[in-house]
Amino acid sequence: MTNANDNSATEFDALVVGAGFAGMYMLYRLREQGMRVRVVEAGGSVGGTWYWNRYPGARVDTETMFYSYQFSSELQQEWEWTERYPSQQELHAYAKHVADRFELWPDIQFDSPVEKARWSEEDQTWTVTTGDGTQMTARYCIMATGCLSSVNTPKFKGLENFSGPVHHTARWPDGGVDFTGQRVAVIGTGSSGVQSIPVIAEQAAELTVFQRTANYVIPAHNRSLDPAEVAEIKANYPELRAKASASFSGNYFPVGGPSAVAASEEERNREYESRWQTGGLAFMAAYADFMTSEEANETASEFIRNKIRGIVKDPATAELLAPKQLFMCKRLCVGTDYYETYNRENVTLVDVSETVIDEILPEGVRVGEAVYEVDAIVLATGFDAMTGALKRIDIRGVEDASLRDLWEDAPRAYLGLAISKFPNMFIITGPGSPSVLTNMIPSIEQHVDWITDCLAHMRKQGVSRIEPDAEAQEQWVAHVNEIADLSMRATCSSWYLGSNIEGKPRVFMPYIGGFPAYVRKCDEIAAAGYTGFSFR
Ligand code: N01
Repeated sequence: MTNANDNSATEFDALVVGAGFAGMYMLYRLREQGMRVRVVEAGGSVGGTWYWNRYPGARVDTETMFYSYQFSSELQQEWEWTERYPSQQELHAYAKHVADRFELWPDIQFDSPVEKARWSEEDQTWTVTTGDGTQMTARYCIMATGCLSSVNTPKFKGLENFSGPVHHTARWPDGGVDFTGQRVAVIGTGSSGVQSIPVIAEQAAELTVFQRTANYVIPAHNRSLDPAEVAEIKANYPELRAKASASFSGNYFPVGGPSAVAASEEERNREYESRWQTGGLAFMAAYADFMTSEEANETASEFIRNKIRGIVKDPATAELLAPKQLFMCKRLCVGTDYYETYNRENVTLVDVSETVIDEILPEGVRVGEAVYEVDAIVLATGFDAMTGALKRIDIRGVEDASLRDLWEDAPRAYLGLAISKFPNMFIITGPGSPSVLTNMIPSIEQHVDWITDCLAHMRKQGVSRIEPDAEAQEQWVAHVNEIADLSMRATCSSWYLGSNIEGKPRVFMPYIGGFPAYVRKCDEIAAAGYTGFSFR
């Protein structure tokens, strides 16, 4: 095995952009093939999402015995998770352990944001340029840039004039922030807001939450993992992982029933209550028709609204917190004491759905006539999802084709894995793949394995240039859109559609046909000699 353990080296077989879970595993697999690889990472450590999102209360909301790598049975057996939903710190420690165990560190270059990537038809190579002007060249370039990594900071008028600190949840200072005795504003009530609000409320003197859209929040019921339960899972990992892979979201969520409408009210409420008590994202699998029947959807919505009305003591606040949009329209949130937090005396909820945040003044936040004076602002305002991280890089393919320009109206990628006019470039969990609708780590592993097999196939065939055909790509994009239109999810406002970003075209970006169907399609394409790709 060769490695790139030479900081002055600039020529590699493959460059990988990003050292999150995708980039780390890609490095491992490429090195296994004897490639010289350099991973280029903007952050100061491995872990991607779990390096950047250090806000108070940050933790995963997928059960971690399954939100973890499965490529190494030894790793899977030796690592000890402590909680059902571990904290960011524990997930980051896991990422560092993986980097230690597989000696990934020497091949990763940190603090190096990639700004440009250019294909040279003459040399048949990619040249990547980082923020300080360093250039590196390789035959293959793999974008492991993450689906939720490009931070969205809304252009609030006057934000730069605020007299106190402004922290985005996804760029939280290392070492944390002490809000003791302070008046804090949190803007945003998606997953990051839902997790951070209860923790900030415990520390701050006063917390004002600015909510534009109320979200559905299912209790996490986080707890320490019982050693007997862990042993049982570890003893049956292959079988349990296979079950998860065979399920729609790559998570093993037993489906309660085919139709919420067909079930009696009593049955339904029993099902919902049991899932509420168990906690977590499995609530979504209670019935199979939430996204095809408004009536079915409304039964789940109303169950959760009633829970909110039961928890939140002030009826006006409870009504504000009760979501109005379809259940599962936006990404479901999982929280700890989220609704309970609004019963605290030091917490105020401000509705900015109709009267929006007009401006940030040096002393606070102005909404219409009201000024909320605060000492610090937390932006829990999310990401330019799925395309943001790629479009931020100036990526140029054949004949200087610009990815930004080609994706101006909508992202287009074959299988969400590769892009016509961008030879020898792969994207991990790109738009048009199930990605964010699934358990991310199994999805990442499937993409990385597919790319690795494809590169091995190329070597065997004696070819070194691969590019998806424009026609195959268009057909895939049409299929992705067609099935998205069958789901009510495509009618909503959410980051899945880019509607959280001003001016971003509304396109449902992930593949909604489910993990098993997608994997089948990828495998069929590979088995048939990579149909839809041209090799040279
Ligand atoms: O971001 P979001 P996030 N004025 O986009 C509001 C994953 N994740 O960082 O809904 C006022 O969901 C915006 O309002 P609206 C997970 O997949 C996972 O919370 O657009 N408000 C919304 O309330 C998640 O879905 C974990 O009307 C403004 C909020 O900001 C994804 O990341 C933890 C505004 C943004 O919510 C993103 O979550 C965290 C404005 N101008 C994240 N602009 C776990 O594993 C935006 N908002 C637990």
